[in-house]
Order: sequence, then structure tokens, then C-alpha cells
Amino acid sequence: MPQKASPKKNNERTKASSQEAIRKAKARILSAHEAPLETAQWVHDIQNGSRKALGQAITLAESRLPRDRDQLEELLDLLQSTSSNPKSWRMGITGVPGVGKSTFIESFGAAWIEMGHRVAVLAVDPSSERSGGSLLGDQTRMEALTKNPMAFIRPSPSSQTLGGVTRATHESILLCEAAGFDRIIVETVGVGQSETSVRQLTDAFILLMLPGAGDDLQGIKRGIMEMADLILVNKCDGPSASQAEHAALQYRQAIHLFPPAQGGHEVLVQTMSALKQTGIMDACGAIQNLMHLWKDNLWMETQRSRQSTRQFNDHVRALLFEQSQISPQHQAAWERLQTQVERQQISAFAAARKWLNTVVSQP
Ligand SMILES: Nc1nc2c(ncn2[C@@H]2O[C@H](COP(=O)(O)OP(=O)(O)OP(=O)(O)O)[C@@H](O)[C@H]2O)c(=O)[nH]1
Ligand SMILES: [Mg+2]
Repeated sequence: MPQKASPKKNNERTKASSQEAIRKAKARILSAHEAPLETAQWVHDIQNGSRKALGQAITLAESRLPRDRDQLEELLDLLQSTSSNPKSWRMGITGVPGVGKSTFIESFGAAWIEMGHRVAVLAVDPSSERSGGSLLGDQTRMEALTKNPMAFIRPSPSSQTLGGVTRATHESILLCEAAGFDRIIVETVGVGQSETSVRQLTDAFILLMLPGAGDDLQGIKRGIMEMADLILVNKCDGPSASQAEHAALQYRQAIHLFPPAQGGHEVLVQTMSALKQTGIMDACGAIQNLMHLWKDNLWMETQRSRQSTRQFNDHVRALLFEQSQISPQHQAAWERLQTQVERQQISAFAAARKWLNTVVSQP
């Protein structure tokens, strides 16, 4: 007859089985992440067109773990990715949800590939509102491009702050360029601040508009229109074609009231149908003209250098802030001051100065 185990033995057995469970879980987690490649091998693979290596590098760019950040910086360093790759054209696409951005990118991207280029499509979406369903929608709207070996499509990183997403997108652009993609298309997905950050990451900014909307500017703020280098009124097909032409006329008039564009160019308003694929080559032509003009008048160089300076400043601020949050004392001081500001016991400015003094005096 089997003997009944003592409570002590039972305890030991439970402990052993929970340790075993932890060990198995750890092994599962580790095997879920592919073993990190040697950085040099990784660089070689990216430069030789391995999409897997590029995808893994972008995953690293999206990570917030300090270890991953270090490795990414090493990788970018080895790839010698700087912001001065003059051969690549970075294009931002924005417009209200449903205007046809993804449908446009499908034919716009294909047009560049036909001209012999390699196209990378990235998305900036700091909101976590988009469901897997709408990402799936994008994949079907960009079906041909998704399958094209000359294209690389990366859905946006989710659940991050705008600053984090912007940094990840910037690094992803550099990685795609290092992998030989010379036409980079960045789609803004969330409405709001993401337009401004995509503007900061790209050379040319394209705004898509709906037909028959001139009246209320479709929720697109005037500031966003002022940032655009090219305006495309989409859905110029079927019964809405005449409305689209009318809207284009109105936008052309509105643009004359804006301050002149910094690149020394005229902001064109063109009509197109992303669905029927009309006006796509005209859009490519307009971009080509802009890029050639900007090369000649040095705006391309000036703008990129301003963008890099701004990124440097933003990055320093972000790193300083991150660093200052590491110490529990600084964090406690932060929380205390924040409460005082909330209760209106101290001005926001005085609180900020006080906190900085704490950080500086007790590094
Ligand atoms: N008639 C017509 N419909 C279009 C055109 N372009 C896009 N659509 C339709 O408009 C809908 C939205 O298109 P998307 O390309 O997904 O629009 P989007 O701007 O990417 O949308 P979000 O990613 O949700 O912001 C789809 O049903 C498209 O088929 C066009 O030129 N003409
Ligand atoms: Mg879309």
C-alpha cells in the first residue's frame, strides 16, 4: 500500500513543480524571441536585402528596453546611417480617416517600383484605437504592394507615446534606407499631432483631401494645409468627379492666402482617383519636380539638417528626462511637486525650477 506523503514532502513537491513551471515559462519566453544575431552579421544581412533582418532591426527600434536601445545604436552606427542619404526621398502622406491614403499608397508605391525604385511603407499611429481589423484592412488595400519583392511594408508600432513612435519611425527610416529602399512613404494614421511629427521626418508632405469639402476644410486644420507641399483631392471619379474639381479650385484659392512655402516652391493642388488609378503619375511627377528643385536650391539639405538638429535636441531632452526618472529620490520629488502644482500651491514654473535644482544638486 502506498504511503501517504508527509506535509513537508508535499510542500517540497509543490515548490519543485512551481520552479519547474517558472523554468519552462522562461524557456518559452526566450525561444519566442529569436536568438539575437551577432551585430556584424546583422549589418551584413540588412545590407544584403534580408527582409527578416530588417524586420528584426525595426522591432529593436520599437523596443523600449535599454539593452535593445544599446544594440540598435550599435547597429545604426555600423550601418553608418545618417540623415544625409541624399538618394532616398522621404514622403509623408496624411489626410482624414477614409480619404484613401492606403489605396493611394498601393498605386503610388507601385509607380515608383515601375520606375526602378525600392519602396518602404511605414505608418505613424500613436493612438492605440486602431484594431487589428483595420490593420488587416490596410494589408488588403495594399495587397499588390505587400506581395511585391521591391516593397517593404511595416504596420505602425502601437501603444507607445507619440515621442516614442516618432523616434522608432525615424530609426526605421534609417534602417530601410540602409537596406537599399530609396522611396520611403510614411502614412499618418492617427489624426492630431502625428501630422506634425511626420512632417519632421520627411522631405515632402502630401495632403489628401476629399471632394466637395471645401466648405469646412473637413476637420483638417489650416496648420496642416500650411505644412503640405502637395495637395491631392482624391475620389475624383464617378459622380463626385465634378465636386473634386470644384474642391481643387477652392483649395488653390485658399493656398494663395498662405505664407510662401519655405522650399521656394508653389504648392500644387491636383485631383486624382486612387481607386481608378488616375492622376497617380501626375502626383509622382509633382514630387519629382519638387525634389529636383530642392536639390538645386539646397532646400533638401537645409531641411534635413534642420530636422536632424531638432531630433538631436528632442533626443537629448528625452534622455535627460529618462535619466532623471531613474533615481527614486528624483521621482519622489517629481511626484511631490506635481501634487503641489495640482493643488495650485506652487506655480508650474517655480515647481519645474525647484525640481531641476533637486536633480542638479543630487545627481
Ligand atoms: N470612389 C473612390 N473610393 C476610394 C478612392 N480611394 C479610396 N477609396 C475608398 O475609400 C475607402 C477608404 O480607403 P483607405 O485607403 O482605407 O483610406 P485611408 O485614408 O487609408 O483610411 P484610414 O487608414 O482608416 O485612415 C475604401 O473603401 C476605398 O476603397 C477613390 O479614389 N475613389
Ligand atoms: Mg490607411
